[in-house]
Amino acid sequence: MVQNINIKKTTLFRNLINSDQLEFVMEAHSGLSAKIVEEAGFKGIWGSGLSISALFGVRDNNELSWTQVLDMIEFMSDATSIPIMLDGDTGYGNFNNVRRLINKLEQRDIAAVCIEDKLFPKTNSFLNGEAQPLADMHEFAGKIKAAKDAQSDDDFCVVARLEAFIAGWGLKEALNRAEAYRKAGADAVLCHSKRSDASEVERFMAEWGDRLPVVIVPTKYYSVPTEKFRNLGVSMVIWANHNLRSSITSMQNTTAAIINDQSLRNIEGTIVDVSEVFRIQGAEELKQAEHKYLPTQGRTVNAIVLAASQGNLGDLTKDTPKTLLEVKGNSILSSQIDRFNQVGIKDITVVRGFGKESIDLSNINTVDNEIFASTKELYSLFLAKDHIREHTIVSYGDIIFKQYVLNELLNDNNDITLIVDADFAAGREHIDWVTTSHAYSKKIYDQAVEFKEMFSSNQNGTIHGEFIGLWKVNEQGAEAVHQALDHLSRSECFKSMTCTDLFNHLALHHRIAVRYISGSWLDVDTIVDLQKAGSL
Ligand code: SPV
Ligand code: MG
Repeated sequence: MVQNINIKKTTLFRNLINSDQLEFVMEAHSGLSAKIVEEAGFKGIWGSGLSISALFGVRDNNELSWTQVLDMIEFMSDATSIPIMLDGDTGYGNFNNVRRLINKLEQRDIAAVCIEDKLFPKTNSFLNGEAQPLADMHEFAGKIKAAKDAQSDDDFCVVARLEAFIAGWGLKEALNRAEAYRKAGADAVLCHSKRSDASEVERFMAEWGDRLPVVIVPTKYYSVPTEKFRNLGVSMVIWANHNLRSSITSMQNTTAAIINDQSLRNIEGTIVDVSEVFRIQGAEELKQAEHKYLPTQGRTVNAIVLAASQGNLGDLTKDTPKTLLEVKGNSILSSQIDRFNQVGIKDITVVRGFGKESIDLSNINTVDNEIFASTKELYSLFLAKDHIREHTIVSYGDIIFKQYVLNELLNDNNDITLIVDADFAAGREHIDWVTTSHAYSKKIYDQAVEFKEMFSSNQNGTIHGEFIGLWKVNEQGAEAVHQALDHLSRSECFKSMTCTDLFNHLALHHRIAVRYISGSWLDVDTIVDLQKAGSL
C-alpha cells in the first residue's frame, strides 16, 4: 500500500499494537490469502498456525516443522507490504530455539511473533483445552527474554500468549503470568479464551488495565459486538481462521457441484475467472518487465522466407527448388523453419515460385510469385509486403545459419538490422558486399555499426563484410520498408531489382544497423556449398 512505502513492517506493526484505537489483523495461510487480506485493506496479517497446518493437510500439533512454517510465512511476506505477526506456537522448543526463530523471522521481514505458554508439541487451544499442560511460568518468561534479546530490530514485537483461561486456571494465574511476561520484556499479551462470551477477557481487562497492549481472538465469542472490545480497552483483535474456513466451505461446495454435475457449467458463474487469478499473481507486472528486459518477449515476431528461385545446381534443381535441397536429411527450408520455431516464431510466410507445389508444409503461409523466372527477390518481397509487420525477419530461402545468428538478430533493437559476415573471402561472384561505418574488430562487438552501401562483386567499394541474406525490421523499420517498396515499385525496372537496391534506397533516409558475425552460415549456390552445408 502506498502509505507503507519506506516504513519498516516492524515499525508498522509496533504502531498498530500501540495505537490508541482498536486495530484488527486478519488470518492468512498462504501467499494468495495474504494478498487478499492486504487488498481488502487490513493493516496486518495473522500467520495462523492452525490455518497453515490445515493448508498442508496436517494437524495443529507441530506436525509441520518450524522451517516449513517459515517457508510459508516467507511467501506471505514476499507477497505483501503489510506487517505479519506469526503464530509461533510455543516457539518450537526452548529459549534457544526461540532465539533462532527470531533471527529467521527478522531475515524474512516478519514484524512480530506470538508465543504461547504451553508445551511443545502444542495442541490447538480449542481441542480439549482443560487437559493441556501450561509451561512453567519462569521458563516461559525466560523464553520471552531470550526472544527480546535476540531481535536486532528494536521495533520487532514479541507477544506473550496466555493460555491460563484455556487450560482452566482462571484469572489469577492469567494475571500472574501476564505480569511475569511483561517484566521479561513482552511488547503485548494475548489473552486467549474459549468461552462463547467475553467474560474472561472482560475480567482480565478490568484487572490488567493498560500495563501492556492486549490482543484477543474472539473466534468462540464471535457474537460479542466489536464495540465491547473497544470499550474494554483491547488493543488488537485477531480474526484468526476465517479465510481458511471460508475457503473450505467454498472448495467443498464447488467440488460437490462438479462431481454431481459432471460439468463445470453450473459452477463457472460462482467462482472467479482465471483472469482474477492472474491479476492477484501480478501477471501484468511480469508482462511489463518482459517488455523492459527481454527484447524479444511480448512481441509477435514473424518471418518471411524468399524462396521463389529455382537455383542453378544442375540436375539437383531441375525439378526441385533450391530451398528444398537436402542437407543431412533436412531441406534448407525445413532447417530454417526449425530455427524460427526454436525461438518461438510460428508465423512464417514462404514466397514460392519455381516448383511451388512441392513446397507444401503444413506450418507455413505461402505467397506465390507466378513470374519468378523473370523477377528478382525484391519482387517476391513486394508480394509478401502485407507480412512485413512490427517485428519481421526476412531470410533468403537458400541459406543455412546457426541458431545464435538468429538470436543475435532478435536481440537487436534497431529499426532495420542486417546480418553481415565479417569473415569474407573477397573476389567471389554473386556476393552482396557491404560497406559499413566501422570495420569489424573484436572491440567493435557491441558498438553501433551503420550500413553504408551494398554492392555486388563486379562493382568497386570498400568491403567490410558480406550480407548473408538475413535481416529484421521493427515497427519503424517496417514502415520505412513499406514506403521504400511503394517508391521502388513505381520504377520500370522494379522486377529486376534485388534487396541490394532496397537497402541502398533505404539508407538514403533511414539508419540501417549492421550486426557482424564471423562465419556460422552458408548460402547454397553450388554443389560444393551443399556439401559444406552438411558440416555446419
Ligand atoms: C491459530 O490461529 O492458530 C491460533 C488461534 O493459534 S487459535 O486457533 O484460536 O488457537
Ligand atoms: Mg495457533
